[in-house]
Amino acid sequence: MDAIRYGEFHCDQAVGESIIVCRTSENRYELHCHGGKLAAQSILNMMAAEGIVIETYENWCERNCDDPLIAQATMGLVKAKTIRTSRILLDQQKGASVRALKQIDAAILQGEMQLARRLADEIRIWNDLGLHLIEPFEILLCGPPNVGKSSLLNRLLGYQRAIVHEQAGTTRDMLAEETSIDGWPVRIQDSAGIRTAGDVIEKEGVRRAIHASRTADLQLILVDPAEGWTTEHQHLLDLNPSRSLIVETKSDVRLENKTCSNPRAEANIRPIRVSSVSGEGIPELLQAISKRLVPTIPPAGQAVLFTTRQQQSLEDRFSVRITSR
Ligand SMILES: Nc1nc2c(ncn2[C@@H]2O[C@H](COP(=O)(O)OP(=O)(O)OP(=O)(O)O)[C@@H](O)[C@H]2O)c(=O)[nH]1
Ligand SMILES: [Mg+2]
Repeated sequence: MDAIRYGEFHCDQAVGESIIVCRTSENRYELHCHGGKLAAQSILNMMAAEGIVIETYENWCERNCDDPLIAQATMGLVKAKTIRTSRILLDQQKGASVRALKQIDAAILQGEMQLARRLADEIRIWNDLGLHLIEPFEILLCGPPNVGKSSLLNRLLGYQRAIVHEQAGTTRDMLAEETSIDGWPVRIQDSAGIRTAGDVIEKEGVRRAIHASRTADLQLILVDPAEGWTTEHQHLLDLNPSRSLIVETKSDVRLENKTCSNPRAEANIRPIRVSSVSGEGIPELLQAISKRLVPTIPPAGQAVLFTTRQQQSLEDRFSVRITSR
């Protein structure tokens, strides 16, 4: 037990797969092989050919975990993409939310509804974050043509993903890429510049950008100081006012008479100034994004419900029960 052995997994094949075998308990072994899908699949195929039953990870979790919530957290951990989200899911795997729900059930059973509601409130405040432990937050880069949306996407990703050009109307479709900001998984979407001109393809691009503006977890409305705040900016802000950040681009360009006046600036939406060329303001922007997506980080051991079903099951505990005699 606890011994780790290196060897080759052979069946009828001349060339075997390199493996590391570890016996972790009386009748439990772990096999580790090369990371590629083909290496693992080839070993599984060989085992299946020998009559060994192959079980999916999901089935294994459901059979071996005491509670469906623990099974879901175990499966979630496999899909989690950052250390920060893994830590929260690990708390759930260790039983944080199961214990919290049991406390609520006990309070309801004893008729202590006020206590039950307070305990539920303490969990509910993490619902939005919970739904983004596995699925990324959606961030939209939007604004009129040529304000620097694609340049900012490339800067945030750290590589040249989108085409950047001085010609207005370069991006005509949505373009999305996943990354993480401050340890939170995000999907950043570049969009077509909002304007009324353009051909039928560009118009469709604009329609998609406006739809994305309504549904984004956070939209970055980009303003080129040389052009200033326009009716298109105002339209985007009005579509999703509570989930908007205003970003002034091209801060490396010196202007004689800066025209960037945002009528909402006094109304507590302070623009963040960035340059995709020099990188100025990018750390501040990343910090602002993180703060807007996750204003408070859950303390260690906090119960966080991370699927809509789990969150609904919490609400069901408080819904009126109609019983028939
Ligand atoms: N100096 C400077 N130029 C920038 C900056 N960001 C973008 N540009 C330039 O502005 C022009 C437009 O940039 P894009 O990133 O293509 O702008 P966009 O908003 O994606 O434009 P559309 O796709 O046409 O809507 C290009 O010539 C870029 O090089 C910046 O921070 N500083
Ligand atoms: Mg573009």
